[in-house]
Amino acid sequence: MTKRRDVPGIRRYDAPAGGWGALRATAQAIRQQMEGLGAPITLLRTNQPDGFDCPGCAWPDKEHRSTFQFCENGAKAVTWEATSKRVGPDFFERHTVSSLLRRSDYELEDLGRLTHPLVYDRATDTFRAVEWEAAFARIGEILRGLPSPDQVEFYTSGRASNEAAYLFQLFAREYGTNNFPDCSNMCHEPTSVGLPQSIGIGKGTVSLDDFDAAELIISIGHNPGTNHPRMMGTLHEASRRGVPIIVFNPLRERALERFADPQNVVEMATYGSTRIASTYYQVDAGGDAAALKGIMKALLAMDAAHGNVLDHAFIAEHTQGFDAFAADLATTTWADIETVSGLARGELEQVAAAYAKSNATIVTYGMGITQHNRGTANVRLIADLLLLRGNFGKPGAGICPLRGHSNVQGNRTVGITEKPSAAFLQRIEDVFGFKPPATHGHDAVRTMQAMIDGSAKALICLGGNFAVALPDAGQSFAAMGKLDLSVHVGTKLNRSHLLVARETYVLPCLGRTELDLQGGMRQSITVEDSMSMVHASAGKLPPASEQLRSEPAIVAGMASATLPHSKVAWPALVADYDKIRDVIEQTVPGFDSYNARIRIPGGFRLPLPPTERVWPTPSGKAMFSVFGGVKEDADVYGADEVLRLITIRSHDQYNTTIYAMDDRYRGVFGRRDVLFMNEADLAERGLEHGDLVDIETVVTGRPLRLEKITAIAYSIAQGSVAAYYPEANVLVPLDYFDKESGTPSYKSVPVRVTRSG
Ligand SMILES: Nc1nc2c(c(=O)[nH]1)N[C@H]1C(S)=C(S)[C@@H](COP(=O)(O)OP(=O)(O)OC[C@H]3O[C@@H](n4cnc5c(=O)[nH]c(N)nc54)[C@H](O)[C@@H]3O)O[C@H]1N2
Ligand SMILES: Nc1nc2c(c(=O)[nH]1)N[C@H]1C(S)=C(S)[C@@H](COP(=O)(O)OP(=O)(O)OC[C@H]3O[C@@H](n4cnc5c(=O)[nH]c(N)nc54)[C@H](O)[C@@H]3O)O[C@H]1N2
Ligand SMILES: [Mo]
Repeated sequence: MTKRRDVPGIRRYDAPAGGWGALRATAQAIRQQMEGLGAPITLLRTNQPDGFDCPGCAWPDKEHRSTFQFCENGAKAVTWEATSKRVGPDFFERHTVSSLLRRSDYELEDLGRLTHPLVYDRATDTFRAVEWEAAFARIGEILRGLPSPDQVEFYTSGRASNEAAYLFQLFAREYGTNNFPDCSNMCHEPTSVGLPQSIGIGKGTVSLDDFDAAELIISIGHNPGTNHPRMMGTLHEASRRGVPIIVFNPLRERALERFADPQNVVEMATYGSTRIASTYYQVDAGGDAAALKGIMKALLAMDAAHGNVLDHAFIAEHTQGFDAFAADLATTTWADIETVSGLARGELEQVAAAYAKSNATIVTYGMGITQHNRGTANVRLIADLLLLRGNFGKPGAGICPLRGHSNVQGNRTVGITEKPSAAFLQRIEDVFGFKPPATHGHDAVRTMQAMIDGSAKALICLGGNFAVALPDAGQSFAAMGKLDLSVHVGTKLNRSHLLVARETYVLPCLGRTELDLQGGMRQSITVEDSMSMVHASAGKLPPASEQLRSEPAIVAGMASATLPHSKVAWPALVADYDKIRDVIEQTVPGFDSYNARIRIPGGFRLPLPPTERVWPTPSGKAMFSVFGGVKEDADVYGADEVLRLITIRSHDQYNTTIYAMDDRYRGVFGRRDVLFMNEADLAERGLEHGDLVDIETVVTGRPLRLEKITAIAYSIAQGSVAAYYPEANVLVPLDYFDKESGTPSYKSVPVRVTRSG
């Protein structure tokens, strides 16, 4: 290889993931945000009995045991929330909203915690402090004045507790709408839609214990070293037990190659590390369906040749649809599989052989599977693969979607959905005595479309950064300004707050780490992790400001002011969160003895019928699927110059929250304006490592461009390129999404890359 030129901020990173680098980064996060103020104590209380649940990811903890589970990115999430920085009314008086809009996402949140409820004042173009009751009264007045409740959108970001989310859906439903856009619509909706079709529930089926018994782990399209770092402990253990871990990912992600566990004394002392992936396949972006179909085609061929490869007894007793599924595989050619996956037949046959040898296999997956045009169909294919060898309902086997926000799964469970079941609505009516609307509402993309066409008039956000998280900033940002009302319940200032509507309120809330007192009593909230464990979480830190209110209290405040004749006893529910859990128990299945069971350390597991080989599908059987073809979109493949853009998270970010400007494991420091490219793709365009390029989306009526991005050579599948989210969202068309789930295809935008003029 020729010597590459030096590009500022781009360095090789040769060390393993984790290790001393992770400890150093943690210390730095604490120093920068907390000025030493009791920080270690805060961190030690994360995920402990009687402590708070880490606001980072949704990976479960070993029964909330008392050992301190170290996680660099959990530490960043906690210190970012527990920061000593504050942004109060005096600051907002001195800075117009227009001037704040010129700051970066990083700079906005780094201003610190919001301290007072704020209202936008158009005359001065500033936010000013407002009394809570005045804010609630005005919000209620506007909502009551709208001609139809369906003109209001109720957005949830998955950090909200079960209690806050339940009250939020109750408020919206009594008000009269099922418009529940939520972050899950941009994330694991293909899991929520696809898995119920395959196995009857929209959640993962494995527990942590299953990882101890697995004989093979297949990891597809997720980056745990950054996004679920506590999972690295689990993978590290599995690898040391000799369990093969087969990875499918277009990018070489360091943590999936080598990891040093900061909790492992010997590894730390010797600067050692453990290999994670036994084999690493750099599949093309959007090539997973082809790869999965190739593996299954090979399995069927092996079974036809030698028998004993498929679990025929399981297939006969527990499944339907095998014949149609097998017929589709038969018509899928190896030539198509190889072209679209970018992998060779021999490689996929090796995976099939490893899979056929394993008596217990877990498949883990993330956004690399879901954020595609056919994300839901991708999820069903993973279920198919597992069904072929009866990998459900036995120890060490099952499906493991890596969830996003720490309580996104819980939000769904307690009713945040635009498509509620009739049974749930009936129970709401029985318990509360009002008739909730039955018409299905808007998901996230549909909400933005309604905002663009002017039919949506108000947006109420329980957390999150709606406009920045969605595709096509060019349209989404402008649509925020067309609303009559936007309300944001949040902890830190972000761009969606600043894209003001005719009237805008920013309502500051307590975070997970903070003490929540109601009627003098310390309250706990509850959350559900990726493995359906529900447990309590209670903060201890003094609130960032005396003015802060809890999310349940803020939701109840808005509801009381909006619905003067409400059937719900809002103040009583907020005075004691046990009362909220009582009504959840009465309306949501699986929460029997809710209050008693969350008082047991570790909490309880919600029912997961497929773990007992019970399939709550319409047929009562697990269902094989037919993918049909191998491509995710017919029209744009083939054109040679078209590349597939993946949008990814850096190591120093939490969704739209940018903690810092580095992406250590990928060797990017102090910048985010880069495009990861394969050397061959650079060469084909006459480009060199470090050249400035323009990126243009090729599937849209509207021109979508991102200019003057530095192209860098990286180990990424040829034909795939990657850039950071949210900067690259300007390139994602709003109508380019999985038609079954509505999830935007953030991981497969067809683009053209050219040298900047
Ligand atoms: N620290 C931190 N933790 C987080 C988050 C965060 O931003 N920061 N976000 C939280 C949320 S909401 C979520 S949803 C999860 C996200 O967790 P992940 O699912 O890990 O999300 P991404 O970073 O988007 O990474 C997706 C991975 O998929 C790969 N990939 C992209 N396209 C394809 C493809 O077509 N096929 C395959 N096989 N792989 C592909 C990328 O290279 C990348 O390694 O993490 C949660 N945890
Ligand atoms: N291009 C591209 N776009 C994507 C993705 C991608 O991979 N690529 N991923 C998608 C995914 S998976 C997701 S989940 C979405 C994320 O979308 P969102 O969930 O909407 O975004 P976040 O960045 O997590 O929200 C950050 C804000 O949440 C607020 N916040 C933080 N903690 C709390 C709290 O405790 N309570 C309240 N009320 N507010 C709080 C703060 O004000 C902070 O500014 O983005 C999606 N967008
Ligand atoms: Mo997510």
